[in-house]
Amino acid sequence: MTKVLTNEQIEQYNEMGFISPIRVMSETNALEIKHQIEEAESNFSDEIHAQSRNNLHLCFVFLDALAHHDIVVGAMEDLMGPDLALWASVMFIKEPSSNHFVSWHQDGTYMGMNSNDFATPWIALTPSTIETGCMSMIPGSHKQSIQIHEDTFEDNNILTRGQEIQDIKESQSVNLILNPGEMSIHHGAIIHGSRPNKSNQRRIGFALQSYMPPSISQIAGQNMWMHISGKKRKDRGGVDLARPKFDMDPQGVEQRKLADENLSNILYKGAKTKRKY
Ligand SMILES: O=C(O)CCC(=O)C(=O)O
Repeated sequence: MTKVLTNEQIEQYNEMGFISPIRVMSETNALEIKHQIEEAESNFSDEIHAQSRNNLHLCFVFLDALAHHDIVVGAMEDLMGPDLALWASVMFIKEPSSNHFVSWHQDGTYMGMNSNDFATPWIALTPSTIETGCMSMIPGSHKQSIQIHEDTFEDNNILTRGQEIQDIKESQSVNLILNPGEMSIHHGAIIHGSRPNKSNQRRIGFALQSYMPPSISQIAGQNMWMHISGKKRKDRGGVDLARPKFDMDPQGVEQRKLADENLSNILYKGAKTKRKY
């Protein structure tokens, strides 16, 4: 028996490469988490800003709790089995009336894994709509191999390299509209992107990128994982990332520094330029 997802949702994931929406928590709880993020941004402005939003789950208890949330983990187990580790996280924030966007891409392109058969939950902490710049997906595109990405390094492109797949048939895309407290789940090879936020409020989504079953291994870069469920990974030379005991726990801050450096080395491997995020 599945824990969170219905058989239809699992079939949809296999066929389309995504599922949406799934309620994780109430709208009130999601807005409380948004408030905690904004408090953290103001209290620790050197550590959390537009160029430093990766792996915050290693330093903040309320974000670590989302990574271990029963509904999130239950849905991941339904898709990938009981033994899971988390690779990284990204807080995707688009400021009100800004031009920031995410070009059409496949997550697995630069993650340095042996396969792209892994999944990312994206939890909406504010409304994610056409106006605020929700994610759009090309259904079924996860069944293709990784396409050619052009590294544009475009200023307004939030992706590390501004990597982009050309000639996408946008008319085929599906908008994933989420209320605060709902999540979508997407496959490591699905083609997706998002347009600018034209509204007068921030659009915040927390991407737990990604949950990995034991069949996935890191073939470029160092192995760094947070254990989530089932049997613990035992990769040679692997680093087992600990959960923070309190917000900005010095051990967590140190681990985040190492994990961010490793992530940057992996994502920018072979790139002409390296941005600060
Ligand atoms: O937040 C966005 O608009 C894009 C996020 C994304 O590309 C991802 O989570 O893989």
